[in-house]
Amino acid sequence: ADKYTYLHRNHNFKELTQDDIRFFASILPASGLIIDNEDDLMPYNVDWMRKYRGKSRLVARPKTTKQVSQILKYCNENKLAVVPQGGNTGLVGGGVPVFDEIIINTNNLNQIRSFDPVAGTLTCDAGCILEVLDNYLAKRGYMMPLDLGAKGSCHIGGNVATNAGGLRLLRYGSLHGSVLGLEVVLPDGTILDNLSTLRKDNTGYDIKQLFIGSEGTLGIITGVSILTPSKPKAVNVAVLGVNSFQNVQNAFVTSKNKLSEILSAFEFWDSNSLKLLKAHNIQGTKFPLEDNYPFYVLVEISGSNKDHDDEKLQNFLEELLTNEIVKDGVVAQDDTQIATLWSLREGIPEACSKAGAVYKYDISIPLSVFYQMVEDIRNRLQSAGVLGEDKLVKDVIGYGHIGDGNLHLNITAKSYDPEITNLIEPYVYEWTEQHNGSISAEHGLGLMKANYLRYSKSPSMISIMKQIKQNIDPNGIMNPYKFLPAQ
Ligand code: FAD
Ligand code: 2HG
Ligand code: ZN
Repeated sequence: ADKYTYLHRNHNFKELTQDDIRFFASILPASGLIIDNEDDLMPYNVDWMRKYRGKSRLVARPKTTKQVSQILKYCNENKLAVVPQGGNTGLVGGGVPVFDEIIINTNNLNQIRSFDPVAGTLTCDAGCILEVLDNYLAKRGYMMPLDLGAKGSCHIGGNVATNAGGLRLLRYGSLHGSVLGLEVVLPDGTILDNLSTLRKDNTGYDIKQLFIGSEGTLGIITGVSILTPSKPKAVNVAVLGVNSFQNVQNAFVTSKNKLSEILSAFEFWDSNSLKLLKAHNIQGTKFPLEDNYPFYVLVEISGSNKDHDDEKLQNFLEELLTNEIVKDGVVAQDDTQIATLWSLREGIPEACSKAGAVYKYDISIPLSVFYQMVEDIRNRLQSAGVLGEDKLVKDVIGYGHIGDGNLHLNITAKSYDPEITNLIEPYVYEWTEQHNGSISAEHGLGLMKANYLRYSKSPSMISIMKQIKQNIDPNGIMNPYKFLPAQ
């Protein structure tokens, strides 16, 4: 909202006309189109955080790849700008229009195409909801290689387009490894059929990698092939109270030593996160640890033999207690308790969203300086006199994926306000650059970070990115104003 007022609509893009509407109506049934009805358009024009809001007049919801191809070809020829949209859970303003771009939403591209129960390869439409896919696989002894708090709404195509990381990346790796093939429609309508299910294929450039993390700027992903791991038979979760961030790191090293191949998640949150969870009653039940600790970690193990895993977990916890790395902890006794412990961690973004406004930063930095960033920002806002219950900024909280070196710094505020933004940006980005980090670990650049890319990429890298964009999308219709810095 606040910092983007400098943007102007690019007048090379055409405004929607009655002729255009007639074209869309000739391709899609009435149920696949939303036109000019403010109330119906609203959920597609506004993002999950209610921070970004466009004013598109038209949402197209194609059901087939062919329809996507016809639509994009038409938009390209007529210079109508478009925004690809999946579940609209993105956190950087990438999935909603900035002005009047046409929204191409993948809700109706929702068919599972095939599953090979021997290889564990799944091929599906891009609009399949992550949780729906995971439930489908669970019945067949498999699981999706990624999991995130937004699983009930996000689409696999959106996950691939943002290269989403999530809660188990440390175990199953990134989508750059698990995606085996993609079907993508290019702006000129070409259908790139690369839906391979092969594990190994060294015939030429690996083109699909370009689209993983391209955030809708090169084409629309319509199909995904993905390698799925088998579903572990034994899963266990512990939440531990820790007195210092040094000990969070010590616990992580111990988990790698003692749990090694069965470690499937190592997450963390600070006491301010917990305070927020309690305030908004996201959890619904009492927090399982009695004392207050500055830090909490959630350790998950997944394996195939419960006795073996329980013994390993016991050894791990004993080592932590003996070495005074951890003060107290709880271990889930059943699946319900596992879900309860996970909901503490997964509920944090929702708790933050209750504040009114939330500034989100998604940083990769070395663990040695990981929490120092949160403290520095807190001190900075404190010194500026804007932090406190009845001030502009309510809270500064840190949580995230320790196992991946990925910090989520969230700053809750009364409202989105340029005064706050200017205190945080570009300070956060400079801080990240000075510590050789990345300004986007997993959420992407979107609208929020397009003009800050230079803090993480060199001029020559940005130049190559622009050449690729120019080559594939010469009219620049795909998700304009985002991802790459303005000329
Ligand atoms: P959208 O928000 O609709 O779109 C995101 C971007 O992808 C946009 O730029 C859009 O243009 C583009 N896009 C979408 N679909 C396509 C397509 N088919 N073809 C081309 N481009 C497309 N992210 C993480 O990495 N890890 C997490 O742990 C995590 N947890 C989250 C928890 C919550 C509660 C929320 C709200 C978000 C979380 N996210 C997380 C953010 C994450 O990026 C998204 O949840 C998800 O990957 C986006 O999927 P989506 O379908 O909602 O995409
Ligand atoms: C998570 O790990 C998500 O919970 C969301 O990536 C993080 O909202 C955030 O900042
Ligand atoms: Zn995350």
